[in-house]
Amino acid sequence: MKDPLAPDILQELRKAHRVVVFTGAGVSAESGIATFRDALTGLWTHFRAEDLATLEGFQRDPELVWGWYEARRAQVLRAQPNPAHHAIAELASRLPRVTVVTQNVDDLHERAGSAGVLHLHGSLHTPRCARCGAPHPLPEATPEPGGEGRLAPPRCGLCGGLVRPGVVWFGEMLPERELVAAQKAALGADFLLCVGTSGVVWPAAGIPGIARDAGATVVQVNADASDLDRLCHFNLRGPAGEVLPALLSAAFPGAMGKAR
Ligand code: BV8
Ligand code: ZN
Repeated sequence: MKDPLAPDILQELRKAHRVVVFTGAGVSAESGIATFRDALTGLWTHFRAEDLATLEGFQRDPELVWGWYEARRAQVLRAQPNPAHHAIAELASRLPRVTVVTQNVDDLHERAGSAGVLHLHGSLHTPRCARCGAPHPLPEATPEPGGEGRLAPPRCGLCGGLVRPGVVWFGEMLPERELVAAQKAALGADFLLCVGTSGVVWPAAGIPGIARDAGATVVQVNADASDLDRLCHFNLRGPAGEVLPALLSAAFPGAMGKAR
């Protein structure tokens, strides 16, 4: 595993003009948000992602699925951005063009100050009517779930349809605008930082490869091995909340409020 302070990575980062930061659940792990795989814990241990993160799963048991997402939203509301989110937000103030592309459905990048975040898999904070698509405002506090985490989804004020989470489920198309913008940013990037993703879910997982094929330097930050190891030029192994601030303060003296 490469030392995050290796001169060649720092050199590459310093002179980068068009950077893409591609993130997965690992970037929010140190904020206490379970990674997607671990999210199937507690009341939902005996369910698979396919039972809970699909339209069929929602149609089969809307209260179970709505309860799971509201429990996850409550967890995000209680959480704070961690140093990894802050380092990514600071990077944008140090380089001409930084595009954050996330698979996460939390709003921690935004709360750390990142702007224009491209959410490839939607958001916990933008529920909509499953029938007419109308956005549905959510109460700040999430109601306490009933037995087994079940919670009846609200009804749409316009058509009375069930309200669903504003996320992209397995088998659903990704939002066109965000996907095209992310692919374009990757095509034009000279540096892609891939943080905390297993790289197993497509087509999002294709983003780092697009950047690599277009000639970008690709650096991965991950606590573990991932499907993306083979296509990265540098693999920085460790928790993003430690590795990213170290990388930033090494590349940009004074960054993260730390003199070097
Ligand atoms: C599509 C939102 C096609 C919901 C998510 C059969 C039928 C249908 C489709 C398919 C199929 N087979 C394959 C597919 C395609 C499918 C897919 O890729 N499946 C996989 C499982 C093989 N993709 C889709 O279905 C996509 N749509 O293909 O549509 C289509 C075509 C035509 C017409 C109609 C449709 C839609 C996929 C989107 C699914 N929604 N999220 C929700 O959140 O509930 S995916 C979800 O899992 C996440 O968003 C993320 O994208 C993905 C993986 O999660 P990660 O973020 O990577 O997290 P994970 O837990 O996996 O890993 C965490 C990583 O962090 C690890 O590497 C770990 O080491 C690291 N880490 C942990 N702690 C730290 C850390 N790193 C650093 N620091 C730390 N502290
Ligand atoms: Zn409606």
